[in-house]
Amino acid sequence: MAKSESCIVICIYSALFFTAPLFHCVLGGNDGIGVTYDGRSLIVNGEHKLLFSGSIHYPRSTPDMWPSLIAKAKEGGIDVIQTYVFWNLHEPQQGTYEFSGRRDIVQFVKEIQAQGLYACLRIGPFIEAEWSYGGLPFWLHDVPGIVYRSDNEPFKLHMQNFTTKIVNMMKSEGLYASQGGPIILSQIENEYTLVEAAFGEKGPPYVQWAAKMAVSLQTGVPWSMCKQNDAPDPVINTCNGMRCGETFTGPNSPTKPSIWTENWTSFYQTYGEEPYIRSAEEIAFHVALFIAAKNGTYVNYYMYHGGTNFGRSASAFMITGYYDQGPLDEYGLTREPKWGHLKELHAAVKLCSTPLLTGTKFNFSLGQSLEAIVFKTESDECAAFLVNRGAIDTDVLFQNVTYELPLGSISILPDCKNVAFNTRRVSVQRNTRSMMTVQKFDSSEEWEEFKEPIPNFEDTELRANKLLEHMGTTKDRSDYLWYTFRVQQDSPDSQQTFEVDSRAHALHAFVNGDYAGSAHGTYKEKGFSLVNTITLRNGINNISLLSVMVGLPDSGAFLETRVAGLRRVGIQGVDFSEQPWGYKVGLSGEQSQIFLDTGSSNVQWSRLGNSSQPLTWYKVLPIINSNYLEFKCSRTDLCYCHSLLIGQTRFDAPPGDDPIALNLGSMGKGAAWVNGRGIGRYWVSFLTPKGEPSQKWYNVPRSFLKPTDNQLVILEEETGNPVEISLDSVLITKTCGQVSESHYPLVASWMGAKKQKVRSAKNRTRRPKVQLSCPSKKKISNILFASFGTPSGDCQSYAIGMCHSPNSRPIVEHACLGRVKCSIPISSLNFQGDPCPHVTKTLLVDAQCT
Ligand SMILES: *[C@@H]1O[C@H](CO)[C@@H](O)[C@H](O)[C@H]1NC(C)=O
Ligand SMILES: *[C@@H]1O[C@H](CO)[C@@H](O)[C@H](O)[C@H]1NC(C)=O
Ligand SMILES: *[C@@H]1O[C@H](CO)[C@@H](O)[C@H](O)[C@H]1NC(C)=O
Ligand SMILES: *[C@@H]1O[C@H](CO)[C@@H](O)[C@H](O)[C@H]1NC(C)=O
Ligand SMILES: *[C@@H]1O[C@H](CO)[C@@H](O)[C@H](O)[C@H]1NC(C)=O
Ligand SMILES: *[C@@H]1O[C@H](CO)[C@@H](O)[C@H](O)[C@H]1NC(C)=O
Ligand SMILES: *[C@@H]1O[C@H](CO)[C@@H](O)[C@H](O)[C@H]1NC(C)=O
Ligand SMILES: CC(=O)N[C@H]1CO[C@H](CO)[C@@H](O)[C@@H]1O
Repeated sequence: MAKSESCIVICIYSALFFTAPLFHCVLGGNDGIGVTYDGRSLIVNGEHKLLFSGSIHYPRSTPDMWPSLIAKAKEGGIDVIQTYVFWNLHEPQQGTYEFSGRRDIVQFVKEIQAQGLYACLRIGPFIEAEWSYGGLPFWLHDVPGIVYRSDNEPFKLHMQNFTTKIVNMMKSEGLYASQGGPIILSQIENEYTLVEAAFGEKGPPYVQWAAKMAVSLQTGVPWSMCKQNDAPDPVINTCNGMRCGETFTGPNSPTKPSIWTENWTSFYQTYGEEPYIRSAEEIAFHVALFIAAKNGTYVNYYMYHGGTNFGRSASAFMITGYYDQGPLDEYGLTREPKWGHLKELHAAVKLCSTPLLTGTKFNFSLGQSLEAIVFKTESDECAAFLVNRGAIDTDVLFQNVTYELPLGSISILPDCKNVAFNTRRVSVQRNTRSMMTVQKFDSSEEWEEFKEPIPNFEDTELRANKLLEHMGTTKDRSDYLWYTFRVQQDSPDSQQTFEVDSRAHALHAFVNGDYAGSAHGTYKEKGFSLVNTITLRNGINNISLLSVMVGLPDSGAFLETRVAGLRRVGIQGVDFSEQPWGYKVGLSGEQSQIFLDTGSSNVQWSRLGNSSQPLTWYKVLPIINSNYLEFKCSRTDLCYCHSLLIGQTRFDAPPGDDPIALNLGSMGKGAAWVNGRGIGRYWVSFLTPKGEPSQKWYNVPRSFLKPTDNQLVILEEETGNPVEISLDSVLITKTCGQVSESHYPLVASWMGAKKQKVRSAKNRTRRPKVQLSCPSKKKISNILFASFGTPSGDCQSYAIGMCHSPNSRPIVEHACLGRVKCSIPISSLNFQGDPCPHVTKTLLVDAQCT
């Protein structure tokens, strides 16, 4: 049923646009234009497809980065680029749409198309995505009677409106595969199963409605719902998670393919937590298992490139860098060995395409925790996946041949005879990223400051006799909300206990203009308290409490009812929650937009003082060095005033095209702007259990910079020291490879051999190799270590072992020095003699790129 339904949709649609003959559909619909599916896979323009997909979110990088990110994904064996659509970015005010710059989704999809890849559009429009408010625009909060994500008319109206807007936009640009465009799949809703029960009887009808609404938009390509086992036909239910090869219960119909929309390459990171490092080996194992054990024919990496949560776009407690541990790091540099190992996996799996897409599957045991999964076509084309789920390395006998199978790994045999890839054997290079300071702002002369005024009750316009809810009051125009009140004391100055309970994320207290303590919550705990001793004076005391959100929540049911802000305020046990309160939304520096050139002069900046006060704005001064103010005369007696040339200089863009980051390691908590563009919130003072900041470097995209005269503005909530801020280059400085003689030849040489119809692994000319390459424009400048023999250790720490060829260094230097990339076959022949016969040898090379 599912198939014929989706098929009819496609026929009507393609008939409208292409006058495609209707009998295509009647005959099965698989060879028409557009996308259908069956139990095996997606069918794109009539062809069954085995697809690797990678998530890249367009607003988390800049348009000038898109072409290279997409190109690197393509080179890594990715067929599909998947992105969410960010509603609150596109419709910040109801009916006001924005689609320029980083919001230019059409341009992003067109770039994907230009590079010959497919696109998957996850419209949501609720997306979670560690994005503020899960992508919902905050104005929805004030729509009367609204209940998000349930069978609720106001929500459905707005959801349909936006979904239709996006679909029509894509259609009018001809971007659906049914129109010859790249979009082959889209998504409606997002992980709804997690909240469905909370909505009771309002849940299931909403799922039905969402599916029907989406399908009625007639895109000519299928819709999916992730983590939604009851996704209504013809919508495909898909798996999200880290281990879909083990956990996925399968499509909910035999006519739907097995799709993994989120195979997490790492995990999001919140302030106070360590990064989640997921190894290349582990990801490769679960991808191979999903394909073999769960008939998977579509795997998406979430994230392939995570990028940056610029400005205030991160959701509650999320750090500004997003999935820096992905195959492409935050700056778009390849993270090795993850990128390269997955590239080899993709190539190995693609060698199995025909048996996987058209063959019959068998599986049998090869011993305890050992399994062979074999796909065979009628014409005997065969591919095998040998799985070791156990905890020890084992030799297995498969079709009369013995294979070495490392613990917790899968070997891929695209011809059922020769191993092309093992998920645990990493033969690609590993690289090291370093930060190199290119500019310091280490003179207090270079900075100016503006101390944010602390408002008193009299300074506020918004009043209430109670504690207002934070988000509903700021309407997300700012992270900050001032709560102020007055206390009359009719006795001499005295110390008093002060207690505040908050459901926001952080709090800074001021009494009579003086700082009186801070407190903050964590991602996991809702709510926190500030308990302190304050001094109250005889007479009227002004209490000003700054409530801070570090992003809006992004998940869970009934998001519209979520509360934040102060809940109770007490002094010496007396409750002050219900008495006159004065409110001020945002900071005055924000209101004056002092991070913009145009707003900078709205406040009085002053020279850097010697004591830092919480809540201070800093900016890098124009450099007007008195030396340069002198007239200078050249030999030809031409005199000029130097200050005219550099008087406007604030800081120059570092030369070259290496990515740039601000090292904010000396700061506490706040936000930063470069040329008026928010590079994100920082929170260096919130340390991880290991005592480190969760994030010290903050991405400054090259396109935010001008060649000269760049403006840097920092808002510091605590007492960080701006004089230690530096601008650093992000560089891959080292590359290292370690491959043993017993390694399988690289997939690339396997493929080369296959093309030549040479399918014997016994061909001794195909050798494992160490392959190294430096990122663009860099060359191998120094061999730090080279040993062919039995070097000990790994790329992190190594030493020469019992066996070592004296020719190691000269051979490697000859092959690599001065080159962008090099390849060294691992054979005694290549090293002019066997340093230790009958011993399995390894080549370990560590090299420097400059
Ligand atoms: C969708 O929103 C636009 C802009 O606010 C409005 O003009 C249009 O009437 C809306 N459509 C629906 C169906 O609500
Ligand atoms: C995979 O496909 C086979 C038929 O080739 C079928 O028997 C099996 O149930 C499918 N497994 C899953 C997890 O869908
Ligand atoms: C074959 O695959 C099925 C489904 O994944 C599994 O339940 C079964 O244990 C496997 N059989 C063997 C012998 O490994
Ligand atoms: C394995 O060897 C046995 C006995 O030599 C033979 O009968 C069988 O056909 C062989 N199987 C394969 C797959 O080569
Ligand atoms: C409290 O605020 C009022 C109004 O801004 C001000 O006149 C007064 O001096 C303040 N009191 C103290 C103790 O700072
Ligand atoms: C700050 O500077 C002032 C004036 O120069 C000086 O009196 C004061 O002692 C200094 N404070 C500190 C903490 O260095
Ligand atoms: C081994 O492979 C090379 C190319 O990789 C090919 O030229 C040669 O003929 C092959 N030799 C055998 C014995 O298959
Ligand atoms: C659905 C799923 O697999 N969720 C898991 C994803 O990975 C994290 C971290 O390992 C687990 O906590 C989740 O349960």
